[in-house]
Parts: sequence; structure tokens; C-alpha cells
Amino acid sequence: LILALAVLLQVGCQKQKTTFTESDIKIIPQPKELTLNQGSFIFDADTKFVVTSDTQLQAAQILIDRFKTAAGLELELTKEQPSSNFVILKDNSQLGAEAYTLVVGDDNIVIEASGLSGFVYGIETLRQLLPVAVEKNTVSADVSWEVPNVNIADAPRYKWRGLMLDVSRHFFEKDYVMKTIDRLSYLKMNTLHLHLVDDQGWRIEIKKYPKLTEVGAYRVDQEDKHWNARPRAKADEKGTYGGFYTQEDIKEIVAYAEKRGITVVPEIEMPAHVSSAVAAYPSLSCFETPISVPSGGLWPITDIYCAGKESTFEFLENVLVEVMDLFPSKYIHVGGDEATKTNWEKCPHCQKRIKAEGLENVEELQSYFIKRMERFISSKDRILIGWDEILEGGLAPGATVMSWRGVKGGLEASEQGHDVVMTPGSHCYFDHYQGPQDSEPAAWGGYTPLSKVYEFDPTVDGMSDEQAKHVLGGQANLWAEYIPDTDQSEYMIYPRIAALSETLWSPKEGRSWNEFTTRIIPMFDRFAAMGINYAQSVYTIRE
Ligand code: TNX
Repeated sequence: LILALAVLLQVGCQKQKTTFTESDIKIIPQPKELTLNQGSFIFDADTKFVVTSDTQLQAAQILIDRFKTAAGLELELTKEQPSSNFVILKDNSQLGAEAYTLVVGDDNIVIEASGLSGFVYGIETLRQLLPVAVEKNTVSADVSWEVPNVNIADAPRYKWRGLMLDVSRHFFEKDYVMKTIDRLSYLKMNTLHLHLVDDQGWRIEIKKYPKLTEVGAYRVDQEDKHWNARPRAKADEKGTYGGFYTQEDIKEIVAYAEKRGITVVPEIEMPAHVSSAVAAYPSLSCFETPISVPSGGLWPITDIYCAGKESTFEFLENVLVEVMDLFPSKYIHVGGDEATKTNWEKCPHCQKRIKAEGLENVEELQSYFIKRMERFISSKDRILIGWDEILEGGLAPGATVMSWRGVKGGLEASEQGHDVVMTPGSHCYFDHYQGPQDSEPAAWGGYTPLSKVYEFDPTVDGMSDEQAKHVLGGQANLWAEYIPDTDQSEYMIYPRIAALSETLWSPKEGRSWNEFTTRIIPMFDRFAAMGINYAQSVYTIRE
């Protein structure tokens, strides 16, 4: 009996190795170059992470935390390279900012990069090579933490790979924003755009103007004929709905994102979509009529910022100073979309400004408005980015354009030599349905199934090489009129964000929708293990 036990123990301790085949490797986004070699590496309690800088440590920590939570293993960090059974992170200044190499061998793993993003992506790829159980928040005891031997050399196709969260129409707590940051970085996305201001709520504390959040962050939740099919948000006992991020919250979010290679781009809307600000400070509008924060989609909204009064610009500059102090992002988004300018037509201050500046009409007045903000933002060494309406009446000199009404704005701006981020509604609007309307939760409208997202290409056919150079990348936008909570937000983001990540990261050649489906279906198990309420509708795959 003792002998039998001893034999059993021995077999139990021996590392049984799997023979992997190409079809076992299911990484999203698909790496640029990947070769499968014979053999594998098995993590155990003695595996060490070798790091020699804080940057390397930050990246390694992501996987160390996973091993602790999902495997119950407390893997050690060390500066000295052991003889075997280690993962080593090494600086390689030859590699581009977000590039990395990952070499898995029988007794060690080497990740090389030139900075944090590359190390994070190397670690995230390694994580995707591990069994699904690595994603769980409970310990799995009987798993062999084995990864196939591979050689990977990887780098992104585009440098802007974004997701926009609209936190105005519905508010999403800091914790959810941080979870989203983790998941974006998992898929090698690098930009989180926060739509912090809209008619239905002002969501960032501004010390100089406390009413923006005291008044502008809350609304009385009411039925609304424009949004009447929408799921209703949870209001409190008094029927009030709202919330905002304090400056401390924002600092936490930004620091958390920075550690994962994510830039948080703030959007402070202007001159329209600002009822929340006007409700707080009526003097910001042309006629200073008191209004309340609307709970629905009243349209058109005519109470926009007055472009005639100097005090409007003083206010916006003061707001932006606080915003720029909080967000290190090179890009500052100023919205600029859908301004109904009927007040400007009638407002004496605006008419005076039109005359004084020698402008033709209210379109040119909007252009004046944005150009003025652009001068301010670039004087602070930042870059203004705005929705494609900022082209109307003439684009500000240093502005970058986010093209949402198709790719037209992006074509026009790149033709004029400006940088662009492509976010056409047709492929990038995650508030659209992803399956037949009768089997999906109510959405804004539009139809953007997974396969459609996968067809997205920010570089448009027919663009000149010169224009193509101005395409920074692409982004998904999740407008939240119909997104009352985090469950619905996750449902709309996943799995479509995985398709988007691949279109923005992986080389176009060699990619195919059919092959992608063989990787996205297993990815569903990872999403489930992470506790994500992803859309399981078969239609997202079939079409
Ligand atoms: C248009 S896209 C808007 C948003 C809405 C969205 C709904 C853009 C710049 N403006 O205010 O939420 O449509 O899809």
C-alpha cells in the first residue's frame, strides 16, 4: 500500500505535459507574428517573476494577482535570474512604444518591451495562453497552469484604440470604470474616452463652479416621449437620479489607467449638449432662462452656451484648467456636436460677435468658438479633439477630428492635413442593436452586429497615402440613453469590443471573420469567468 501511495505521489508531482496544436492558441487581438514550438511551460508555486524596474513590476503584478486569486499561488518577484522556472521581463529599446516579444520555452518565459504598454501587452498575451480558469475570482485547485511554447513578436496597427463611455445619460460608478480599464487593457485597447458632460448630467467636480455638480449632476427622473422605450434608471426615493466623480475619484481612475497603459481622454462638451451646466449657471446661455436638468431626450435643445459673452469663455477656460490638471492626456475632447443655433440667431451678444469678428453666419460663429478653445488648449501644450461638426465653418488649426457621421468628416479633415480618429456610427456605435430587435433589449436603434464591427477599417478605400498617415485609429462609442446599468453596459460592449480591438491592433492581411469566430467563441468562456454579462445572442456570431 505504501509503495502504491509513493508511486501515486510521484506521478502526481510529475508535470504531465500537453501536446499543443495551433488550434489551441486563441489570442484576441491576433498577434502580428506567432509560431508554435514543441513543448510547454508549467507555472507552479516556485515560478518566479524576474523584474528590474518599477515599470516591469507593474506589468508583472497583473499576472501575479491573477495567480493569487485564481490559482492560490503566491508567486515571488526577484531581481536575480534563477536557473529555471521563471518569467523574465527585459528592457529592449529597439522595440516600439507598444510592441513586445514573448518567448515561452520549457523552463523559462522571456518578455521584452521598451516600456510599460509593451510589458502589459506581453503579460496579457501570456494570460490568454493560460487556461480559462486564470480569469476566475475563485481558486481552481486541479488546473495545470500550462502554456504552449511560442515565439511571438507583436505590435499594433493603429495607435488610437478607444472606447467611449457616456457617463452623462446614465452615471457609472468609479469601480465600473476601473473594471472597464482592466478589460480594455486585456484586449490591448489604449484609450478610454469619458463623455463627462451632456444635457442629462454634469459628471465631474469642478472646484471653482460647485453648482455644476450640486445642480447639474442630478435630475428628476421622468417619462419622456423621446426616450419612452428606454429602460428607466434607478432613481432614489425622491425620484432623483444622478452622480458625479469627485476630483479624488478622477485621480484614482487616471492613476489606475496609467498602470495599465490606458490614456483617459476627458470630454467637456461645448457649445451644445450642456443643459446640465446651464441649469447650474443660467448666465452661460444667451437668454439666461432658468431650466432644469432634463431626464430625457428633449430635442432640439436650444439652451446652449452663448458665444457672444466673454464670461462664457472665461468659464470654459477655468473648467478646462481644472480638467487638464487632472487628466495628463495629450488630447482634450470638446464635443462640438449637434449644436442647434436658433438662440445664436436671435441673441444680441452673438450677433455683435458675428459683426465684430467679420463672420458670415452662426456656423462660422461655432467655428470661432472652437478655434478660440483650440488656441487656449494648445497654449497649454495639449491637442483639441472634437466631433466632426467642428469642420463646419472652418477647422481650428491644430484640431484632431473624431468622425462619427460616417467617415466623411475623417476624409475631409485628413485631406486638410489634420489627424483623425474614425468612429463611424455604422461600425462603431455600440448603442446599436447587435441582433434582431425583437430578441434584444431595447436599444437606441441601428444595427451593428459583431460581424459588422469586425469589418471596420479606419483607413478608408481611396484615401491617399498622405491622408492615411493622419488616421490615428478608431474607437467604439457607447452612448448611454438606453444603458441604465452596468449589466446592460457590459452586454453592449462585449463581445463587440473584442472584434474592434482586432481591427485596430492586428494586421489586416490574413484576418478573416470565419477564423475570428473560432477564437471569439472560446473568449466567451473567459468573459464569463471574469463575470462579464456579455451578449450571448447567436446572431452576434451567425451574421
Ligand atoms: C448622436 S454621436 C450624439 C449623441 C447621441 C447619439 C446616439 C454624437 C457626437 N452625438 O449625443 O447619444 O447620437 O447614438
